[in-house]
Amino acid sequence: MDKKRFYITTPIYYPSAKLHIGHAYCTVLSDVFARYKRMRGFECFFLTGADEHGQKIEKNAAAAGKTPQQFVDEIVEGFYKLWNLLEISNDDFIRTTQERHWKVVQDIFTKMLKNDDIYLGEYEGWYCTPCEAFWTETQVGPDHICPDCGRPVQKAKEEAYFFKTKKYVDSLLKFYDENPQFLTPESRKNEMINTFIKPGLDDLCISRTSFKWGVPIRENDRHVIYVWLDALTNYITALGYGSKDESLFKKFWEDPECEVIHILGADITRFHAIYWPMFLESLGLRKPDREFIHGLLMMRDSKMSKSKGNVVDPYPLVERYGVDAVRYYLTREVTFGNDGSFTPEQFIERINLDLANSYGNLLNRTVSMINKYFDGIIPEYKGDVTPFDASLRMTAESVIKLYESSLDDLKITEAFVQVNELVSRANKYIDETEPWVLSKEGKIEELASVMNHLANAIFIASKLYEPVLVKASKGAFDQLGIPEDKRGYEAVYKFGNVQGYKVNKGNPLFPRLDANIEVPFIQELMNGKKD
Ligand code: ME8
Repeated sequence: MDKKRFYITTPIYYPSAKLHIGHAYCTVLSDVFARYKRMRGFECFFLTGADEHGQKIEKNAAAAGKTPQQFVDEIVEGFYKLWNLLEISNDDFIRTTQERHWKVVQDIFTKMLKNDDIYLGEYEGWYCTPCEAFWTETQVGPDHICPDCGRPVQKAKEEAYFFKTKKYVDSLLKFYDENPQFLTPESRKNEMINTFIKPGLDDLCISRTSFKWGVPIRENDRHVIYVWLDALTNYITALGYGSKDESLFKKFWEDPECEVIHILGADITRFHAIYWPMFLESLGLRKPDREFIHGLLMMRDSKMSKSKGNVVDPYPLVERYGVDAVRYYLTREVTFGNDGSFTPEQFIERINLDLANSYGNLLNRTVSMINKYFDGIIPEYKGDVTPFDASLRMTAESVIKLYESSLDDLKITEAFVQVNELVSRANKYIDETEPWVLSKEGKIEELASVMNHLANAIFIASKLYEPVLVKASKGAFDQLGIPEDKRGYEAVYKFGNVQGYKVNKGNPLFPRLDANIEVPFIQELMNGKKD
């Protein structure tokens, strides 16, 4: 945590179809980390992108009557739009069809070949002739049926290049041992060791001749590089590794002062946790500090997927409920690292409970009271006048510490549970101090202190929420009348600093949603009746 720089990545998603809420989940959470680190003064590089090669894309493009490049260009346009809508603050967007990437991938292949880490052999798999696709044993299932078209598949062989994984197994295990932080949650490491490494790891097939849409191997251009070598290396090619200008690579990868973190879903753990460290070792490069494996969002108890027709499109959700509501739901609802499910009921309830009733209402009540009792001016801070004041201030101070330590340790859900605690504590503080009674009894000094403490607690909560609630936090600062230059993160450490400003009552940050109207609305979206 005491490193100065921070490099964070999402997986590069396949532009084989439109993105859904599961992709938004990973990208929003990575964005929250990036925004948090920047807020704490780190120099940060946040990368996302698109993984554009492969057989599936080649086939989808042909089915749509387009060239693969036209096909991916259109879909990737949608990626940009979605990330824009969700206020994703990525510093770069890598596409594997960009020359800056694929040329370096060719060089990487050459280097590995020279290192004797790659050899030419034969790939054996299940082949579907009409689809011209190879499938693995698991993909074809016990009936040996093509997962795409449902027709029978045959065992077949093709010439292919392989990466010598066995050469790197021992040092991978040593790396796991020496870096217990590397894979989180911890259970993922055991899964990698017991399910894949201990039974004996096969060499990894890294080229194909049965399709063309990929990076051609310079030494043998009948072959294209098979997706994972092409895809994983995006994390370094985007920084300029192997190019004329390696300055970003030096700063955000090679420099030990940079913390390197990959965020990814459980479906692709094996590639990131086993092969990626091996590739890096083969290239003589350092490994990432951490890989955080998030769970998958399910729908109606099954994995969200286009083919099952149970996909939630984030677009209409953001359009109706706003970017902050969707970002908040994704960050807070499912404990980071666990699988979760999306349901319309929970979505509406989460927003109503935490954002409308708790946070939004706290701001609303406080601004109204400051208007009513103090002509809209936040009273001066005079320390803690009552034990209630001290308790609220101390809660804020401990929440800041827990929030920081949680986020530094990638415990994102816990961090925001802490902020919720502060907001709940502040609401309870209103009930305890009964400002309307203090006013009636003329206890002005106490009343002033209550208003000041509330304003400060709201400022702190809003600042801590800021990486998630990118718009509402600003709305809260505006309503509290806090000047732009007084909104920096350091201000959270100075309880009492928010004073003397003129509040501006605005619209509620999060109007309460009527579940009787909104739940059916989202259900229709999910059934594809609305778009
Ligand atoms: O695997 N719930 O791309 P991809 C939560 N191109 N997250 C989900 C999800 C769900 N239901 N579905 C997808 C690829 N994701 C490769 C990656 S990286 C070098 C190459 C998220 O489009 C999750 O982060 O299939 C998952 O790991 C990723 O999208 C897979 O995206």
